[in-house]
Amino acid sequence: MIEPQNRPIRIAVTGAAGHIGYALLFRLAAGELLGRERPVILHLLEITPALPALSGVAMELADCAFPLLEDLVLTDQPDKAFDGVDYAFLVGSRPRSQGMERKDLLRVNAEIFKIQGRALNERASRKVRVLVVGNPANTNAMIARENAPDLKDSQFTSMMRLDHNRALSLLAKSCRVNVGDIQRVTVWGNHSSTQFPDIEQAQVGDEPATQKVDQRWIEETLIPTVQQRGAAIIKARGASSAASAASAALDHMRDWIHGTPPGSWVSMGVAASGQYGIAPGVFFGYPVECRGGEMRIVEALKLSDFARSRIHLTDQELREERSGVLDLLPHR
Ligand code: NAX
Repeated sequence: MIEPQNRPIRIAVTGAAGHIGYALLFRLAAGELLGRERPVILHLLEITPALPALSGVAMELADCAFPLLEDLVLTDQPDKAFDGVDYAFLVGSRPRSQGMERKDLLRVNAEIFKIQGRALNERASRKVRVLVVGNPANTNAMIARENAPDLKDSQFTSMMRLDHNRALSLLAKSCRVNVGDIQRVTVWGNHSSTQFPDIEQAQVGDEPATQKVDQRWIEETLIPTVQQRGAAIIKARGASSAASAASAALDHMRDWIHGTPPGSWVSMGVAASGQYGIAPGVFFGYPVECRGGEMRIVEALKLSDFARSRIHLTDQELREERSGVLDLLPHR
């Protein structure tokens, strides 16, 4: 059946009253994801105590009088939030509280993403595309995916795009070119300080990036700056990245829907099925090409020993994260 061109598209955003939500919703309602012709209905999920704040955000959305914003659904129920949605931005998660260990944080979030995976499985469009932003994003994405047996691996992703954009921006500045002149940057692995921002395959205009910058700059400036950028922003601003994270989330979904430029790729966290030796099922930052609404890991890139050792490190961390939540993964 051919779908009417003006059918409103349903987009879920969880953690919608949070900082990233606040920077994302207005851009979605303005048509920045699907174009200025497509009406949207935003489904906003929050925890119960945040519903009053969410109603304030809804008032502001109404006050913008966005012509494309057809309706809003505000709820604290995942089943309602994901009912019939075409796209889901899973942004909300529990932050680390005082005295909480990393493994405890993994588990409280794992519970959230288990419930949300099940609700997506039961209620979302059969073609739903899901982007997990809430940390630990890769492992949360794995949990949501594993709890949605009727959906496919290729419908779930986690966000590496902020790291990718940070690497692009640094390289462009160092080479004194526009970010648009750079292609084939990859951020491999986990969205954490073990991630590996890789420019070994990158092109700056027609030249390999490795001819424009030296290995020392890569190891001593690019990699640690990208890895530590989130912490640097918190230190400077007193709050974590919000507008840049929302912008990256839009970039991620937009490229997934509309496609990546020919000959280039973007970084996305996707379910491994053995590519580059990563444990199957783990959500790993990979180079990804998108065409016709489908995404595909770019395979068979030649990796240096240096790249392999960095990829191994971040793979180890993701395997450890997975072993901390194994009991929450249903057997498929
Ligand atoms: P905020 O604390 O401002 O907002 C999070 C919101 O999520 C809150 O309003 C909270 O009530 C809500 N929430 C908590 N549990 C929920 C649940 N079970 N269902 C629905 N909503 C729930 O955080 P914000 O700055 O917006 O960041 C959101 C998440 O993005 C955090 O986990 C953060 O670590 C993560 N980030 C991930 C990035 C990535 O590249 N993958 C980069 C940016 C960001 O740090």
